[in-house]
Amino acid sequence: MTINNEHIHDTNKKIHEEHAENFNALANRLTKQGHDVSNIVSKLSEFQVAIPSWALGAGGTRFGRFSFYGEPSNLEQKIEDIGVLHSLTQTAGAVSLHIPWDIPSDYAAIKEKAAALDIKFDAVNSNTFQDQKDAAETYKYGSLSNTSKAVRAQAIQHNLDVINIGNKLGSKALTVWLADGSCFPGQNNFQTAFQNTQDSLIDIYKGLPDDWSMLVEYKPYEPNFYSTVIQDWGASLMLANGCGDKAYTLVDLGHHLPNSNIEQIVSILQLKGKLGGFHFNDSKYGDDDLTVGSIKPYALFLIFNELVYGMQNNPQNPDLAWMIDASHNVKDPLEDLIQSLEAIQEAYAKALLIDQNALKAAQLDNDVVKCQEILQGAYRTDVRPLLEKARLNRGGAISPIDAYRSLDVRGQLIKERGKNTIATGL
Ligand code: PSV
Ligand code: MN
Repeated sequence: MTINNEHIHDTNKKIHEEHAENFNALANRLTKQGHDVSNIVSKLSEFQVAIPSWALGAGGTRFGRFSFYGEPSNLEQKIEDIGVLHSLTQTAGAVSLHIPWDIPSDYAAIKEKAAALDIKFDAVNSNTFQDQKDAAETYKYGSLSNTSKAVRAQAIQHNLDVINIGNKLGSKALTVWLADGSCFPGQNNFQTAFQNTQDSLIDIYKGLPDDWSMLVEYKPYEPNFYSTVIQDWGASLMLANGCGDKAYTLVDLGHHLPNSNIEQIVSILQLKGKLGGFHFNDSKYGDDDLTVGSIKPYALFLIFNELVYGMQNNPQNPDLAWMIDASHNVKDPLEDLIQSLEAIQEAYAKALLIDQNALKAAQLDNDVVKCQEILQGAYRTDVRPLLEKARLNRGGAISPIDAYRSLDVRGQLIKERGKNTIATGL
């Protein structure tokens, strides 16, 4: 299913007047406070987040999976779904593929389809956390860290194959996330596992094209529950530094132990020019992969404050590969992604409202109360009219969720694809 401008225009007509009133009132207020509203709106319009190819179907847990019907059953259909998201939100202009779940059968056709929908190919993800059909070696006891040279060689070759696939599509980054680790004390030698991982990553890095980057993701537990080889940003940074200038740390919001100060982590990584990628989701307990902003929106705002600061003050840090990495089994996956995209834009817009000069002055005065007032003043602003305007300027929907529902997108997808399709992924 594709959504055309006319569809969007029709749904916008009904709420355009209300939007214009809200936007004008907010824009006047912000202008009086000294903000450059059109600059904020254009920053929001430019901000694009990659959709992971595995989040377009219902997610599951180890206790079960409940299909949402009309799921995409091949890569073409996944790209079409992202096209729907992008038409409505105008902020989902990229896809992140997971290999081997999404190996294209016809590269030219996939590229053409994506280009027609204004979708770029962002970082490609390797998968050495599952055994592949007919693979000679098993990853049961690790991949890049494995004590067996043959297993490591297979995992290295897989990553090189993924680079090759991404290269044919126009991707510029490889994301490596390892499930490697141990479930019980004594199972692994920490030093051997770490050194093997470093050596394997260096072999992969040697195969990286000059204009590519390697993003090293960390995670403290799951599916290994005693130790993971790349458990935190420190381990990731050491491995990235051990590879070279094109290797960076990737932060996934769900990959931290409870109450970790994630904003401080992203801040320091940017100072060191080493934050390469970012995965959005939200969580109450662990790597819950819930809708962005559904549990801790203030924490997300504080993280965005640091990201904005870094984007404005750290030219040594590259542009980031932004991606949503969420999945669950109770919502329509497309509605869930629309909500995530909205939450990301909202946190970004609020962070753009922080008066950085005033904050700096208050910090120099050690005026702790003022610092908090500045942050919370920005956070408490209802910025949704700015988001609406940013979408409208690019031809998107004022209210993507309402448009999605009034166009009965899911109903159309079920008509086209049936009820029994299953999207590849976890
Ligand atoms: C692992 O939990 C992760 O965050 C990595 O990014 C994976 O590649 C992705 O989720 C999908 O399973
Ligand atoms: Mn992730």
